[in-house]
Amino acid sequence: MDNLKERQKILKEELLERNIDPESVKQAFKDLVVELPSWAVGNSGTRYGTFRDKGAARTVWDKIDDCAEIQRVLGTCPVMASHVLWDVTDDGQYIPVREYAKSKGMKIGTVHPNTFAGQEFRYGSLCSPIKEVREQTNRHFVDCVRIAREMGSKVIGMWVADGTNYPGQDSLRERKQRLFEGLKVLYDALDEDMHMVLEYKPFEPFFYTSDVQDWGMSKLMCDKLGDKAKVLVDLGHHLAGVNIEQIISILLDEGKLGGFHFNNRRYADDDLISGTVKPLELFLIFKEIVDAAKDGLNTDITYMLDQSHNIEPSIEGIIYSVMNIQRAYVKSLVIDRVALKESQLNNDTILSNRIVMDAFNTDVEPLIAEARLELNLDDTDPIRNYRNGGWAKKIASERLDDGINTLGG
Ligand code: AFD
Ligand code: MN
Ligand code: MN
Repeated sequence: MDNLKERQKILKEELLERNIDPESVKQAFKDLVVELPSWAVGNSGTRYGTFRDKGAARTVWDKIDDCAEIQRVLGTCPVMASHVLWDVTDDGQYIPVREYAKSKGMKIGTVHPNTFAGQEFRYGSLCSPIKEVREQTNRHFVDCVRIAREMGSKVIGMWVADGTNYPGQDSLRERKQRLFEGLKVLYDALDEDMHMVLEYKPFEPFFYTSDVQDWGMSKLMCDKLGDKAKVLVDLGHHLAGVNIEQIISILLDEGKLGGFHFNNRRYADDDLISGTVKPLELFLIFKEIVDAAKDGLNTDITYMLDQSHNIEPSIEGIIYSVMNIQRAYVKSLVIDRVALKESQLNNDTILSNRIVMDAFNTDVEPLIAEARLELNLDDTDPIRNYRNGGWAKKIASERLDDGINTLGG
């Protein structure tokens, strides 16, 4: 028996001993959709500049093509998240975007409004003290719902970039009131079958206050808005040392976890490749989600990447990110929860942690490989599949200008 078959056999036996059905794990793997961010396939950079890649996506059409190529090697991510700032069409009509995506086997997922790129946003957008800016932002929100509708999207991903830089600059309570008023315009504009996810961030681009600075503010606003508003958790949007999986457990228990922007960080909103710096955190986040699902809680969550590939090739960075997310998810599925429940009831601290860490340390690649073969992918390794497919060379020869310099995700 070849090595992979042997490893698959041993792993399946181990899972059965843990009261886990390998077939259900593979099905869960196949069902995990991570939306591919349109803004991460093009050139992106930092405020210190951008290292441009030959053939980088320049337009929404290029981005759909790149995401379709990513889907070719992954097989489980036929959805592109869109950002209205960068995915513009010449005529402002978006049904063609939906049709083009469909022709490539893709759908448009979450649509993200723009509250940060524009001279008018100096003092904020919906929290700005300038009434005309707030009214312009309100109109933008209503148009974003139109764009989402035309793209066939059901989710608006709202990051409010507003804040202040100095004590005394503005009334913090009035900003909170403006925030709710503006978000309510967006919420009331949503179609029946749409919902919104509200992203929080402690700092940047403003550094004294951010108007939606943490999960508590996001949840407060979502609670005031209603059932169609939930919290979006961007992994890079937490101060050092914050226990993100605990936040996830709270939002799940409250039925208010709407989605993720996955990435990884060393210091702040670094937007690095998911799972490369803190793979255990990713696993423990999924542990909370799988626990909640097994307890019958709502885990209808939108998973997205939000990364900025500055030195690595963007398309490979996205593929690699999804592979890391998939692995963390599968590992969270192979925790022996029967044994864990018993060790917890016995307050056996060491054994409880060992059971969880045994899952984290389980090599699940043989089962993932089997699932990828069942998806009829050409290769069990998506990066190798991508490199063998020659896409990078193709787009470098066809896209002769090196793309619009878009800000990172
Ligand atoms: C930046 C922001 C935020 C937002 C993303 C896309 O920090 O994460 O979701 O841009 O607009 O990363
Ligand atoms: Mn984000
Ligand atoms: Mn961010």
